[in-house]
Amino acid sequence: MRILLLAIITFVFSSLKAEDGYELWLRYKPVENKNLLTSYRSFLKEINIYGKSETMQIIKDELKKASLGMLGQTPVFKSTTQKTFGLIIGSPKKTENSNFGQEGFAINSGTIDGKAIIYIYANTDIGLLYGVFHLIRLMQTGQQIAMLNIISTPKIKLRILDHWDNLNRTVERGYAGFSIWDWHKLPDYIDKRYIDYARANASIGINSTVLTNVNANAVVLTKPYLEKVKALADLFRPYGIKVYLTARFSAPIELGKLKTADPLNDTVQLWWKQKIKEVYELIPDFGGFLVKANSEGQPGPQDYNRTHADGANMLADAVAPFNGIIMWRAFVYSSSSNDRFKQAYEEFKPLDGKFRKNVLLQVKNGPIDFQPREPFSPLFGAMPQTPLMMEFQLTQEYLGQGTHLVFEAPLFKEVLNADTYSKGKGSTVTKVIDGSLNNFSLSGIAGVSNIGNDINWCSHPFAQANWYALGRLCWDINLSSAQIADEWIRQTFSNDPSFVEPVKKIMLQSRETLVNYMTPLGLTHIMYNGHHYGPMPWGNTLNRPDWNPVYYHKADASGIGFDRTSNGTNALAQYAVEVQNEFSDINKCPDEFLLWFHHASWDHKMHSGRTLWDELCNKYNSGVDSVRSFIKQWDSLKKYIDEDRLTQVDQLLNIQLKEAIWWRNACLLYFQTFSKMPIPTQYEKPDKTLEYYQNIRILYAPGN
Ligand code: GCV
Repeated sequence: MRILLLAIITFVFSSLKAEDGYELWLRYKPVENKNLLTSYRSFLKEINIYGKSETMQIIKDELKKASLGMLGQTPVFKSTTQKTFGLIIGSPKKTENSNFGQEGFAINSGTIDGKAIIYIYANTDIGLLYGVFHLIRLMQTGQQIAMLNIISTPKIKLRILDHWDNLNRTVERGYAGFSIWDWHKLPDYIDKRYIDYARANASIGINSTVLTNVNANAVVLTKPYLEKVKALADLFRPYGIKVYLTARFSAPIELGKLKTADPLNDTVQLWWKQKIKEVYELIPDFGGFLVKANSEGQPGPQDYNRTHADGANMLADAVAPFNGIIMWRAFVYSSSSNDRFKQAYEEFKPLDGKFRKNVLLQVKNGPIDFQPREPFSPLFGAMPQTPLMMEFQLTQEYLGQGTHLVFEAPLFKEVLNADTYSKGKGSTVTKVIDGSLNNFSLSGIAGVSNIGNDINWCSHPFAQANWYALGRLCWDINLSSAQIADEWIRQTFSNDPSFVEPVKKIMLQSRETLVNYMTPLGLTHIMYNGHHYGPMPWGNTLNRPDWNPVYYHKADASGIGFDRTSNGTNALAQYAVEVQNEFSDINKCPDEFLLWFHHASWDHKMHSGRTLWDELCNKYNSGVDSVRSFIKQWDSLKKYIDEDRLTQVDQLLNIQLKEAIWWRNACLLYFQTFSKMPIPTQYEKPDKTLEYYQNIRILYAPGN
């Protein structure tokens, strides 16, 4: 009996071929449901494609691949006027349909004379490509395609990946190997990955990529490098993807040998105009520039007593004749402010309405820096005359880096759903970002990329889901985290509900779990200095206060947390009154934001009835318990997963557990030196001393 069982298990395993994750969510595995398979086959047996272009060829290749993989059939491709049934892409008479815009599409299906017929329409070939990927996704996720009546257009115009990739191929805050851009071999050597990158992005609607780090290197603007950029732009164009670069503000000095980079200086302006003309001669549809200026040591207009608007407008004027745009970052902080939280608002709010029309202000989701949980940045409610775009961080700098399973869609949604009240109730961050609240047609969401040259692109198999989530949310900002997770799991692993449901649960809990074992109740930025890997709440050795964890938690004998009410730094005043009311009363402030806004006593009564100290112990422990339960769940799903990914995730979850325990023990032992309260008996006691944790040194964490 046992032997038989073993044989069955071996058979099940061997039928699940090892997967290295390179194919991402585009695996095109055979459809198992017989009824669906029959239906899909009938719709895709014949494919009529109207029109010829590189994009149409991509559509053809993709459909061939999908059809062969999922349906086991090679479609018969017909062109134009032959009798039409099956899948029809494009239209013999192209008439602009204003409902679709430049990227949207429609899909209609049904039967004519008993024959299956399905149409994909769009105003552009790129729209058709998006429509085709949509249809493929429906099949990959096991949905009916027999009676479709879909019109789909993207909610966000610029759907962007920001690569923090350096020209030497290191990736700032990258945890998946080196940069995928092999600058040394470009433009003559085209890595297959570039195409697969474009294809993956097109499949989820991403239409823009900033190739270089915001901590910019002017060298990318030299002729040889622009030739390399051109090679990538040419490859990406048929996939609907535009390239952008980061502009180093001091480039006129470094490359042009000018004495200044003052944005109001005529020679500087001329230098940029000529440089930008050179770029557009090579890349006529070049997107424009992303700029980090006067932030963390980067040069900028303030070096010449000019404003951010002066700097952004100078570049905006230079790219305007070519329809380019400037994405100017609002991530600024300096040692002079009494609260880093307040600084972006203080610098940018007075500039509202002063930027050119082709400038987008790129704002990080929270006021500090991509923490596991932040309140929304007050800027979202404060600049009605400036189009603001969102910057999320896909790469998990502060979210467990390469080793923790954290699905970020719930974080994205939490911020997007937040109400700024800037124009009354319902003025959500979503409406600010999609342009609908303040009437802007230009809109954008950027995700700091988590892609590297690791075989599976993002290192942790589940990190791919964050790339996927960014694209899908940009296309349809109203998609729920659960919908996104569901789609991703089905395409990346299996359609079997016994697998999909538990894995979805893990994914949806994962961000809150990380918050619990890292920075519960509104704690923030208590990671190690520099590489930000591991806990260091005691950190107090750097010469700028706001680089030290103690600045952020302010733990002392009386309590813990940063008082941002009117008794403290009054950062709360940067929000609308309704938001202030939500947070300003220590007894009403939601637990998850308490220590963001209040210095609360250790015995402060929480909503659960527990004291703050007990609640802290509870959260840290529940974070650890959740990771334990993830491991159990994952291991119980063995039979649905190929062995490679099974083991990979299993090992990573075990690292995550170790690190969750490290976080819990280090933080509780340290905070206990102030609270002087015991860890309640029901919780595990740290098995090491505080000193032990304080002596841990990780010298070579990646991405630093
Ligand atoms: C690219 C944080 C990161 C830096 C990053 C910076 C930014 O401070 O630690 O690595 O620099 O944000 O967003 O500019």
